Amino acid sequence: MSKVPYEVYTEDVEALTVLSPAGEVINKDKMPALTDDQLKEIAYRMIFTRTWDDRAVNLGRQGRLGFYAPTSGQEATMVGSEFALEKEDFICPGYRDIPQLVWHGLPLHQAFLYSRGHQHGGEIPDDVSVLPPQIIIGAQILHATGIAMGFKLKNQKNVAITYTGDGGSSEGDFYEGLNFAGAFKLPVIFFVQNNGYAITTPFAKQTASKSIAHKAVAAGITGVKVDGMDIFAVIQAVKEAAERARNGEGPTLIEAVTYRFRPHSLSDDASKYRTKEEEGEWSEKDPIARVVKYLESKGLWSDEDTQRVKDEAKAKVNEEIKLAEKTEKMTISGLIDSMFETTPKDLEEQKADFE
Ligand SMILES: Cc1ncc(C[n+]2csc(CCOP(=O)(O)OP(=O)(O)O)c2C)c(N)n1
Repeated sequence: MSKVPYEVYTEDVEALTVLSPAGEVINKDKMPALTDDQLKEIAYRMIFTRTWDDRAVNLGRQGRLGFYAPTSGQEATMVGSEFALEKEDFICPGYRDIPQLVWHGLPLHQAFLYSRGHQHGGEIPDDVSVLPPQIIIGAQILHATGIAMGFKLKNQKNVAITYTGDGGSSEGDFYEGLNFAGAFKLPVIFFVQNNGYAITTPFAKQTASKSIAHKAVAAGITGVKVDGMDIFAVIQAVKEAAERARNGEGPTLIEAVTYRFRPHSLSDDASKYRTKEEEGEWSEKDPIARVVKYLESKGLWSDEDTQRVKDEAKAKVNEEIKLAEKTEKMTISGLIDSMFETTPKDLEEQKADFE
C-alpha cells in the first residue's frame, strides 16, 4: 500500500469553482451538462428562493411566522444540491434547509406551518422523500445514514442526502454517521454548508481542522470541498457523489463554503460578531448574480425575467401563507394524536386534562 507524508492533511484543500463571480465558466471539465431549459430553471429557483426569503423575514417580523432561519446567500448550495438529485432520493434537512424540501415537493404552506410550530408542518406527503426539518444539531446525520442502510439492504439505487452547518460538523452524531456509513459503504451524501459561523462562533474557534472536507479522511470516505457560492460546482460535486453512491462506492462528504447574508435567525444580530467589510466581500460573490450574468451572456436571461420570477414568487408566498393561516388551530390533543398510531394510556389521560 502506498503511503503519503504524514504532514499531508495539515494543509487546507482548494475548493472547486466552475463559475467565477464575473459569471464566466473557468473550469470547463467540471461544468455539469445542463440544457438551456435547465439553466433557466436553476435561475428561476434561485431568484424565487431569494424573494421568498425576503418575504419570510417580513412575515416573521409581523408575527405571522415563528422560528425562521434565513437562506439568502445559500441559494447555490440549497437549490443546486437538490437539483442534482432524483425525486426518489431522500433528504434529511436541518432547520435552515427548507428550500431543498420545497423544491423536492413539500408544499410551501407546510413549510410555513412548520415555522409556526404547527404539527401539519411535519406531516410529509407520502410521495415526497424528505424528513421534517431537524432542530437538534446533527441528529439528521444519523437518520440519513440509517435510510441509506435501508436502501442498501433493499438493493435500491437511491441516495440519502443530509445537511448540516459547520457547527454541526463538530457534533458527535456527525462522526458516528460518517464512520458507520464508511464502514458499510452506504449510499449517503453528507453535505456541510460551511457559512463561517455557528450562530456567533466563527469557524476557526470551533474546530482546529483546516477544512471540513478533511474530516472524511478518518472515516475512509471521499471528501471534497466546493465553492458554495457557485451552483455549477455544487451540482457537479453532488452528481459525482450520487453516482459513486449508486455504483456502490459509498458515501461522500461535501464541504460547500458559503455565507449567510442575513443573521442566523430573526432573534440574532449579526453586526455583533461580523464586520461590514466581511459582509461586503461576500456579497461580491453572490451566487445569483453570477448565474444571471452567465445566462445573460448566453442570451437566456434578462431583467424582465428576473422581475417576472420575483412577481410570481411574491404572489405564491402570499397565497401559501394565507393557506397556512387558515389551517385549524393546533390543540394539545391533536399534537399528541399526530405523534402516535395508538396513543399510550398515560398520554390519553393527560389529553383529558386539556379537553
Ligand atoms: C444539539 C444542539 N445543540 C445546540 C443547539 C442550539 N443551536 C441552534 S443553531 C446552532 C448553531 C448551528 O450552527 P451551524 O451548524 O454552523 O449551522 P447554521 O445555522 O450556521 O446553518 C446551535 C448551537 C441545538 N439546536 N442543538
